[in-house]
Amino acid sequence: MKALLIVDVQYDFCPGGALPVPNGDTIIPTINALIPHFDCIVQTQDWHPKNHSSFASNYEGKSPYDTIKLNYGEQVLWPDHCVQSTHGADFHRILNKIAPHMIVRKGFRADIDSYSAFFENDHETATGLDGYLKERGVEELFITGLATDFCVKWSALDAAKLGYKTTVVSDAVEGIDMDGSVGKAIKEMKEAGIHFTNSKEILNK
Ligand code: VGL
Ligand code: ZN
Repeated sequence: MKALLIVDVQYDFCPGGALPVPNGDTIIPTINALIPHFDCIVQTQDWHPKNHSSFASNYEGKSPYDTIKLNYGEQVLWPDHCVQSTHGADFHRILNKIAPHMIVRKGFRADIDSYSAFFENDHETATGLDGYLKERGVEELFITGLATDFCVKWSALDAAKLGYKTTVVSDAVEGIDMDGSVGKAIKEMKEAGIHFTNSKEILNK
């Protein structure tokens, strides 16, 4: 079975939000159109406590987009975003919120960030999504959402590593793009054997 993964389509990642992805909201109609073409639909939700270790505001003298070393490796510091139970953490109002079968929350532990839908940033602590997909008989994953260079990339790389046939839907993702990070992310994903398609390819089937 094929599953559609919708990554972090939340207000804080859309224009006007705390960590806006340029054009982040423009992909939502495309995602909505893809939904009826899948039998398994999973959404992720970035869901941070206020004291989260990825927030620059929790460090003296640090600014958003600085990087620091945490015990699991390099971490980019972000503006406060997707704080649990705030408007910024809500799914965008135009996203079809009725269709998804499963919502995976991530980044809810203060001391560790989680970009991937499968593992936290230590690349060891599982979110449980792999078990869910395997139990439902999913073998193939189509990835959409935000942001191409962070949560989409890490979700796609982990999906491929876990053995799913993994495809990114190019016109249903948008990136933050810090110093060419979108281009680098696409290259890394291609090198990992991840496929790329366009929504039209799926809709016309
Ligand atoms: C994301 C940075 C911080 C993402 C989440 O959804 O790509 N990026 N938290
Ligand atoms: Zn986050």
